[in-house]
Amino acid sequence: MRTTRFAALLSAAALTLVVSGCGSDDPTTTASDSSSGSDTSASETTEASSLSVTDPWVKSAEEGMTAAFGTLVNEGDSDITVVSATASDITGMMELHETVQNDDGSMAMQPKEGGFVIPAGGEHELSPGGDHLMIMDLTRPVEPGETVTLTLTLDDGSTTDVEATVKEFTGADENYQDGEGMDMDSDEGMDMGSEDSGDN
Ligand SMILES: [Cu+2]
Repeated sequence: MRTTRFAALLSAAALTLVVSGCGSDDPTTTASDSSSGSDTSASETTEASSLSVTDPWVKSAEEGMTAAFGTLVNEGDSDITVVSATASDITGMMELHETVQNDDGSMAMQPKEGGFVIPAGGEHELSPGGDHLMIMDLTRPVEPGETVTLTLTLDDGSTTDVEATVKEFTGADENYQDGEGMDMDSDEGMDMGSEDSGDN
């Protein structure tokens, strides 16, 4: 039936419009990547098709480093590992980090060995003071309210794009690798570095 098919095409086009509407004011975002994720007939499943990220966000920053957070959700039947991430619009370098406690009690972050594993049917939370996607060497400021695209690469080689909202947030200023001897007698360690270190 021609008309039915045409209608289906139309609604597919409408969907595409709605989706890309989210990124509205950034005409430079390429649509090329989306072809990999779009389900044509779902015969072949990649890990990326089972992974979603709830409430993805990036901490606003003028320069230097920042981080991305959110809850990684695996709706599939097997474990998924996030092995790397990129955000080419704002940085040339990202790392997967965990936050650990040094012998002296201070908190420091370091690359997470083996990546982030999201168990089958489970979740893995990325949050300030815990695991996070580290964004090194910002190439431009990231302002509250804007949206940045993060691309996650999974251990089967598939990738997924995540639209993250930039938010203002104080805290999550953990030292990188090497704690600078601040004492950590505050509550839960959520906002480290608020004492005198300010933003850098
Ligand atoms: Cu980090």
